[in-house]
Amino acid sequence: MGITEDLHELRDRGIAAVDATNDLVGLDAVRVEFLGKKGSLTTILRGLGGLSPEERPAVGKVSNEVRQALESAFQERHAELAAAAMAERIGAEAVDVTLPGRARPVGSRHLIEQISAQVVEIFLGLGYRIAEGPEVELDYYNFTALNQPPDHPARSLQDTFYVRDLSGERADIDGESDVLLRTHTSPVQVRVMESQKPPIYVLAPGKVYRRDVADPSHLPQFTQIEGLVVDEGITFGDLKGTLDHVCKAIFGPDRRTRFRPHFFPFTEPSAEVDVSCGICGGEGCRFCKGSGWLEILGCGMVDPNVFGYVGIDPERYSGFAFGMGVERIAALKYNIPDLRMLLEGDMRFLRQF
Ligand code: 2NL
Repeated sequence: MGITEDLHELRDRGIAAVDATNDLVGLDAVRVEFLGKKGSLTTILRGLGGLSPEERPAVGKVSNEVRQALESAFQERHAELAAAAMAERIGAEAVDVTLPGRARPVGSRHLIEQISAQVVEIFLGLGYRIAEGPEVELDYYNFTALNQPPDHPARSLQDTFYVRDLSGERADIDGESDVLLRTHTSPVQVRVMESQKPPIYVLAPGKVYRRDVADPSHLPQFTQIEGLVVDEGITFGDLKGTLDHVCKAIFGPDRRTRFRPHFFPFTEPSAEVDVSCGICGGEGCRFCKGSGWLEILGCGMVDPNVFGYVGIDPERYSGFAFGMGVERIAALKYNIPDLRMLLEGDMRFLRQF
């Protein structure tokens, strides 16, 4: 058999092999077999050296034709197989964009945060500014500057969480630390009075700590909002008008307030404020224990001794202050029987708000 016939036979075998492959890997193996450096075509062309110069052009022409025929067969089959592979991949990876998505559970602000935000908005509307301060406080700002001398009962270990200083850098008072967890947000306002001149209109919301065992009406950690006004000519009438407005804004315009005399070390005179019962409208019922009133905050005129600690002239300025427990307000507003429910994280309870 002559070389031309060998070449034609190779071409036909190659094309048949290409047509018989069904994947790209197999096709590449066939390409190497027929067209590679050690492939069949190369092997035949090596034998061209033995031809006479007259025969060479014709055989060269045929071998080029065979190479081109094989190459175009490979290209055609490669395009077909690549397209088929792509189609299969598109089919397998297809996403049905018309399927409804999976709904994620949406959270919401905790009731205490909602009420804090509401009270903050009310006071921003009255022109107050928000003040913040450390939760780990110095004894001086939490007690001393608020007219609570070192022997005051509220300072006892029974009522206050003292922070022990393990580094030994800070001197302890009588073996007790002078660093504590603030028992109210008043120290924030002491710091404001120390660093700013009147007129002062501030609100201090934040977490406070007391060494209480949790029960339906006490929590060892709760949220307090205190407020302080210091200006010329501030009277108890300003205090009453402000807090009456705030109570109506929190509980509704039909509620009334009353001020009962009380005692706080840092205010004189002092009062507790009651709001009329929302269940019976003041008639007396189980919710208000028959009195028609619910206690919601404490307040008073800033004691001149407090002004003395922070360098404000009590002859020129007067002021009022107040404090409320947000958990207690939440309990009154939503008839929550036990403050501990606010900390338990039970979604069946929290979802209601
Ligand atoms: C309550 C009572 C109160 C204050 C807080 C205060 C702050 C300064 C000066 C004077 Cl810097 N007073 N705060 C006054 C009266 C009552 O809170 O029942 N809190 C839960």
